[in-house]
Amino acid sequence: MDYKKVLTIQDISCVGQCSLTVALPIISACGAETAVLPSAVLSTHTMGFTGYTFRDLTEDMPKIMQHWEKENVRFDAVYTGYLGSTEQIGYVSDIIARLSRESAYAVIDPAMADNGKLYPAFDEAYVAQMKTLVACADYVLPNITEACFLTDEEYKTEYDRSYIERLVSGLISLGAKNVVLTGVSFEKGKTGVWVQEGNEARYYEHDQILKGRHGTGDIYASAFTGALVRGKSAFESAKIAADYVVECIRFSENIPNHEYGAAFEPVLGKLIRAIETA
Ligand code: PXL
Repeated sequence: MDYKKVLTIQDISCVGQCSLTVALPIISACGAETAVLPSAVLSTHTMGFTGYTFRDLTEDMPKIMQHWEKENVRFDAVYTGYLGSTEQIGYVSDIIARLSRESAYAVIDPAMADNGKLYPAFDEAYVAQMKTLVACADYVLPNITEACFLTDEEYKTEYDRSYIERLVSGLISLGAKNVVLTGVSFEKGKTGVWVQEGNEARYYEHDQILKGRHGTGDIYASAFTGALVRGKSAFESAKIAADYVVECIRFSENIPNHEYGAAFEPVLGKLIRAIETA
């Protein structure tokens, strides 16, 4: 079995089942070595909690990068999520450029908005800088809200294929090589993922579970990255990740008083089996 080394750059929300506490176990379970670069440390994630602590780790980033560079540390994939500051985005682009092996993938999850709104920590300057990171992406994984912010399109909850094609072509114009657009729903009760690889577009539709949960974007991007570095195609990886997120949400429905995230741990076995058998 091929053994790949992935670097994931995103925050540690100490409680909240998102970002690094999701990415590290999921990518590891997929069978890849997982190195981490925390963008910030928060006591919880920023949605539904108030009064959370926030320590920005921007200053550490160039020093960590220089150390790794000196030690000749290189990665087969870099997957980025929620970042700690606008300034940090430039360091992240640098890390991708300097520490990636030649055949490495950059998987960029803009992780900055949902349901038509930016997350509380972010502003227009952050969005503008995120566009420059999207330009480094072999795969960019936005939801519809993030795609709208990145392409300056109006956010809609009802749309047709031409709207999705516009969002995707806007992301490609920013420089992304391939696009995996999540939460694309053309029919009530269904949702899915639009995978654009060059000129080829494919859509994977699945059941929509009404209760959305925080952190499912991170579960999705982590499983996608894990499957991709295990040699699955982008479409297979997108499908495996979508099926896994549905399993996580279904499992979470039966847990009382668990509102802040999705229970991804008890169904990790299904993800591993999907990767082993697909
Ligand atoms: O799941 C995305 C995410 C990651 N990290 C933090 C967040 C969020 C979403 O709200 O607040 C700190």
